[in-house]
Amino acid sequence: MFSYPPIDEEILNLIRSREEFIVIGHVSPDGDCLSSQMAMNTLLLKMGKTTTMANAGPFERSEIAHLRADFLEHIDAELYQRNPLVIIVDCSAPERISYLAEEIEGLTTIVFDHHSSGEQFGTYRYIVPRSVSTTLIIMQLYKALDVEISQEIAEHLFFGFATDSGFFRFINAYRGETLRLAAELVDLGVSPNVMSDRMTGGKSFGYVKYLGKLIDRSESLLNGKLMVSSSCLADKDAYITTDKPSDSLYAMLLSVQGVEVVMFFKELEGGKTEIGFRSSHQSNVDVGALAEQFGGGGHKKAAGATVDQDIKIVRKLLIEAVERLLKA
Ligand SMILES: [Mn+2]
Repeated sequence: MFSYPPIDEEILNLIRSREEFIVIGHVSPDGDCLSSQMAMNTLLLKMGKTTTMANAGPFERSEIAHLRADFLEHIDAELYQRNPLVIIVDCSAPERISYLAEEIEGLTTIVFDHHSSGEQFGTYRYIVPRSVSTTLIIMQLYKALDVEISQEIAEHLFFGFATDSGFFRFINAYRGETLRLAAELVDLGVSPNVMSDRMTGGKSFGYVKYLGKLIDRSESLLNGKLMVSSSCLADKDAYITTDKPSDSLYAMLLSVQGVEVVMFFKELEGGKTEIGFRSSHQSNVDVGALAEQFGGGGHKKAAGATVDQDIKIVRKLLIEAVERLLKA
């Protein structure tokens, strides 16, 4: 049976002894990242610390757009000179925090994360690859520092867990501890019903049309083992593309018989391409390792990368890479 390893006393004492903090999460923040940042920030506030959150964004998705104001876009010189302790959550590599990595260079950092790929970075680390979400790691920190988990915090912790577990769907056998942690949060006043509505509801019609278009555009390749779809810049004139349909898209494409890998390519401004990767439960393909080869990162079954190359070139390179992996 799995249990979370204890957090180093050195890390706990460092947090206890410092006065000022910055809490940073990854670019294109998802539910786990933002919830981890907010839960971490509140933990520090409850300990009487001075703290700010920072994220390079973008915050374009409608359900998170209102949060932009709560997160700094840059670490200014004044803040840097006060030598804050930097907490980085839900990040597998320094590139995942974009330009903020340069802005915090030289400051002491602690990384709390659950990714299995990526380089070792940060002055101190508490990495638990088997944790379903980073929020459940932050929950361990609340317990270790003996800070009360209010209903509001419990909702943040549950929301990140629900995001990364596909609302319980990605949890495997013998992982009862994860359900017990979820049960603790429910006993603290979280309604899974309300959380589910918050996660899946409130979508615009334009979003649903966009999702339909991406499914319509999808292609079955490599004898049905790979499914690929893509979004071009012109899509934003015809659809609402700020709401990422990726989770629903991956679920639909992975449900096709025989599919092992799904890739979603999104053309960005300036000739860049964003790639989302998923692999099926039965597949041996490690998409986290694949994404890493392209400067990204993630997990064995879910990963992402952003590359400075044209969508057509990236698409071709990655289809070839998946073909090699499937033959291996
Ligand atoms: Mn995560």
